Amino acid sequence: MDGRVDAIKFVHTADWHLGRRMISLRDSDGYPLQFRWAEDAGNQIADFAADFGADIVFLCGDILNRADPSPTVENILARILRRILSAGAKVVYLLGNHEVPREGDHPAKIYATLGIEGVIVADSAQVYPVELAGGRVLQVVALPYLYGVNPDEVLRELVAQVDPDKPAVVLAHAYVTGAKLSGSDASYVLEGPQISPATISDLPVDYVALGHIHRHQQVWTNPPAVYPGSIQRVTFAEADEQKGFVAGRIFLDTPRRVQWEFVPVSSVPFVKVEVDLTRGEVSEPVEEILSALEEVPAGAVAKLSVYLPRAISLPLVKIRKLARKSGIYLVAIEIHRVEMEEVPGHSAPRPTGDIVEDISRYVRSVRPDLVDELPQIIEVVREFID
Ligand SMILES: [Mn+2]
Repeated sequence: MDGRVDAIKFVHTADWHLGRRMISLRDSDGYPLQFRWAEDAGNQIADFAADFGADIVFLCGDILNRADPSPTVENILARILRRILSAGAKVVYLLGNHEVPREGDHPAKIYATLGIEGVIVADSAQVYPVELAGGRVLQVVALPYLYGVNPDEVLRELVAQVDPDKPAVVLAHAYVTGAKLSGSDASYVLEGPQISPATISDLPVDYVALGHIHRHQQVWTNPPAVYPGSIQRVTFAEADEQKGFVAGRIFLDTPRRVQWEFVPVSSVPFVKVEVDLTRGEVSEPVEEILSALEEVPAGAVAKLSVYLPRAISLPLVKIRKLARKSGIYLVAIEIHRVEMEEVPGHSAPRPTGDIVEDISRYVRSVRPDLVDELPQIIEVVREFID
């Protein structure tokens, strides 16, 4: 890489969904494991920013999962931001749809209220001139998630204020028409505001930092428009997606050039394990299952599918315990009884009174086709209960 040309170094990340808790696993301190995973990934990004010598970190929305995060979640974010700021980088925090409150202030506003130096809270559609080390200025065109506006029009109005002789980036939390959804992106993202690729092709900026879609992808080449994707898997639908963030440089020679790359973070693997016990004599079903689970790396979240002849029953509690002993989070066991007719309602379990538990049981036993969506279903149910 050319060391003689001055460059603005940036790190670009989005969609941490800190505070999301789709799997009800806790560590020995009672701390939700998914919080820990998100914090680990956030720390990896902060450490990378320090080693890389990043000038600026773009947080492109949905860093927090809710507009009213718990103090625990707010403190996780504050610790990570502090780490980034002490590395000498500035932070632009763009608001995503999950951070838009129904009323009152949004959760990032406290950084503006306290005047935390180095944190720019981009909560309105405007151009923020951000001063970097050495007196360099980066023009940040911010398009937070806005309801009831046409993002193409807003972007065109905003970039009219950009000085094309100076470096500029667009930060937008929105769906770019045609982007490929992640396994866990709900289809309703398609109903929200959309940016047309034609608009992106005309933007007089060096880089377009996107957020909203959880699958990493580049949606336009010139200027490069990139979704970094989310930093941890949240459901099995994302099992095969690599998670990480983007690091790049805007070289300030004439004409300016941009280089960027995807940097993976170590994210918790989600593994689906299938065991077929319907063939031949099975004398030790538990042994067979445990040996299949040996393929799963320690620390992974696993879902077990077992195909069973009708006569055999499985000690599910024992299997869960043994899996836990070998360091696997076995969050679901699906039993497929091959001789049994799949009649909806046939094996509906009796209610326990715990709505979340009942819905989980119902889905697992009666609607196994919905098991992948169960975390989202539970999240919606929790929101209703709240
Ligand atoms: Mn979003």
